[in-house]
Amino acid sequence: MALDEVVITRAIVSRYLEKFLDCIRTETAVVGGGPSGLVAACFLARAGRRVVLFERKLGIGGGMWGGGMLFNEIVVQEEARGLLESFGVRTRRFEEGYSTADAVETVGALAYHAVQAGVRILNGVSVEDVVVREGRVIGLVINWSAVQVAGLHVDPLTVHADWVVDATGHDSEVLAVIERKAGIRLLTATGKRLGEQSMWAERAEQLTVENTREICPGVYVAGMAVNACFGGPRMGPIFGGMLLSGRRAAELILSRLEPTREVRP
Ligand code: 48F
Repeated sequence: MALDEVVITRAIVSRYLEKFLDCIRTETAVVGGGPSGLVAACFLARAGRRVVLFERKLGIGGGMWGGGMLFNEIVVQEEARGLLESFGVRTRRFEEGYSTADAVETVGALAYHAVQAGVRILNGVSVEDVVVREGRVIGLVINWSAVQVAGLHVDPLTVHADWVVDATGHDSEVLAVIERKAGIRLLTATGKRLGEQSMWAERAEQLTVENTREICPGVYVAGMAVNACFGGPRMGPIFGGMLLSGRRAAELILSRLEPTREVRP
């Protein structure tokens, strides 16, 4: 069969636009495609909800690829092993309470299940601002990451979302911009992000799940961004807390939504 390059172009552009237009008024927008964001988005989609995930980089997976110090294995504690395995990831018991998983297998599995569940993942897209009405975040301002990297003077575009999840990791970027520009108080002791503390894996893992919540009207925080906002420690390459936090964010959002008839497997 003869191949026409222009058909290939048309196929890509029209399919992408279809996907993109499906995202511009959405129910939940997850920012960040690391472990917490992928799990949050996947659980929402599995419940039949509309969810888009914006990831700045080309590759999703966030801090998982490099395991610890580029040794591409991750550790997961007993409490989260079943959750990881529910995505088809094979784990290996190392010692009582500690299992390991291949970092690449983990990223692949989480991404595959998220997309198959119906999450629209827009990679190469950075969230640079929020839309606020009457003290509530109702949308996000996005641009191609390539535009930012090139320093081009190109205005961004806007999407509206009923709920936003800041799963941007250590930099808690959505909440940083809210703090800087939106004049909205966060649900922390000072009303602002408290900043993360030094390494303490056990406490960090516990706090990241406990403090997963709606941190300001319309915005949930998940994953490492939780500890960056609530002054919790970092945990390094143990990932159970990230997975459990993502699931918790999804459960909390689901508890706020009207039931839907359309439930995806
Ligand atoms: O950092 P990341 O993996 O976040 P996480 O889900 O997991 C943290 C762990 O990887 C690790 C740790 C615990 O083990 O401390 O660091 O909390 O993934 C965050 C993703 O968000 C993207 C970023 O490229 C990364 O893939 N991201 C950050 N800011 C933006 C963004 C933004 N403004 N717009 C879009 N994506």
